[in-house]
Amino acid sequence: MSRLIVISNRVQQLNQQTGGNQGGLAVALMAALRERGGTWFGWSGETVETFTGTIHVEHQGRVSSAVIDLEPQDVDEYYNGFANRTLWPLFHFRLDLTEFERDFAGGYARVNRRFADTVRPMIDDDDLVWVHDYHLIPLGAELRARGVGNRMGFFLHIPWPPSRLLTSLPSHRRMVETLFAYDIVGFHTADWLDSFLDYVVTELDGTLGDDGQVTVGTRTIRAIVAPIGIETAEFEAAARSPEANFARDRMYMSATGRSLIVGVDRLDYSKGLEERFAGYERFLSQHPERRGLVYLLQIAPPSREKVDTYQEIRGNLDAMSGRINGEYADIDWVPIRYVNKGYPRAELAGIFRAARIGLVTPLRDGMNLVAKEYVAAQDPADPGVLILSTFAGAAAQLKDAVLVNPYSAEEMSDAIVTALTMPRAERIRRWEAMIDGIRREDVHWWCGHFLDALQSEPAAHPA
Ligand code: ADQ
Repeated sequence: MSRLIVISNRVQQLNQQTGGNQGGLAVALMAALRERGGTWFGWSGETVETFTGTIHVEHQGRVSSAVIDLEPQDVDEYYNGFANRTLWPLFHFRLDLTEFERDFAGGYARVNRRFADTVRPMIDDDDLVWVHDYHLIPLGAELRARGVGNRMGFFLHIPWPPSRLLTSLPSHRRMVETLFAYDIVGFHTADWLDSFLDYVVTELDGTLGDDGQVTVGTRTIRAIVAPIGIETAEFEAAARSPEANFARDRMYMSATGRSLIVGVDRLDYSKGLEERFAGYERFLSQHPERRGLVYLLQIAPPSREKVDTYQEIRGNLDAMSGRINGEYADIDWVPIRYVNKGYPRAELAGIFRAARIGLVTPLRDGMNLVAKEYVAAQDPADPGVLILSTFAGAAAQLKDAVLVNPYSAEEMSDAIVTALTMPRAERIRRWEAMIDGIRREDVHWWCGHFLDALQSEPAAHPA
């Protein structure tokens, strides 16, 4: 079995407990690294005045983590710039928020070269190389240019936008062409894959073969669908743990018989939080008879605070929750509890289990793991109801959720009523249909599926 080199923007530290934002993904990649031996390479999150390329390495058995520091200008242009101000909004269909700056593109290219220069000596002939996400699209091409002939795969964790949107990026052709340096390129859903194939055919004159083969010029790669899962067994067990029971009981006590609706998301415009609050407000205004019987707990830890749009959305949500609470609260009830911090995974599982409704309504999401975690945390004998945006990648798998258009406050209001009044038998039927798939295609399955595809590629091609 080949050794594995995982490359992503940030790296899971070996001596750290997993959890927080990376959760299941970090656990699964770590498990794959332990099984095969190998290295996880990325940015340390630290800056240094002048880039040195010094690699900070930690070892644990056959696995190592290797990180580099970047210059402040790299972080501004590559991370806060091209990754989070250009690609992230564009790939989430938000052309209105997309910033096009040559400096960003230049910084992005420079950091990808720096990654390639530093990781190159760590790659042995037979290693599998697995690059993750939009921060590192051109890395494969940079590695090929440095003589790496290994099997290389790329996985995109966010949506692939429609061609008409992508073509607004000044350097779109050059960027997409670099994906052809990989052997396998993976997406969460058939939708994102189809958009990619459409781009390749219409913009790059590409041709499609059997079994996901895509050819542009002399290069043929395989494009596959590999929907990421969660650590289902571990999360189900966590939801029954003493910590989860404690969190669940705390929620029940503070709810005093009211039904809890829960939302858990990074504070990000793609997650549709303002629209969610508006939908909930519509529900409160249209259903006076239900006021005082439910409340919404929205947990949203801040992210990417250096980017203005993230500060704006935070201000908007503070204002909306204040206004809605001001309008509808009573002396013994507030309709929205809005908290901006992270919670340990077991506690989160307990909160999910206490909630009658999981409200997951992104405007666009590559997959969305919270939807799967909410389902996995439920009590099989009395499960809650998942309300899920049709625009989340997860909706392709979780067809038994109550699916909504997150832009429609009316639909969201109706969905809340549907969920609150859903008979137990129907809740169980829908939950059983969903948990089945979530158990079968968990994060370890995803990892294996991608790596099997990569490993079974004919042979390493010449550099
Ligand atoms: P994210 O956009 O970060 O991931 P998501 O898939 O929902 O979105 O994962 C978030 C993770 O963070 C979940 O595991 C969640 O439990 C955890 N989390 C969120 N808020 C938390 C809090 N307050 N406390 C503790 N944990 C919290 C990107 C893409 C997604 C894709 C994933 C994986 O944007 O579409 O599903 O990568 O590929």
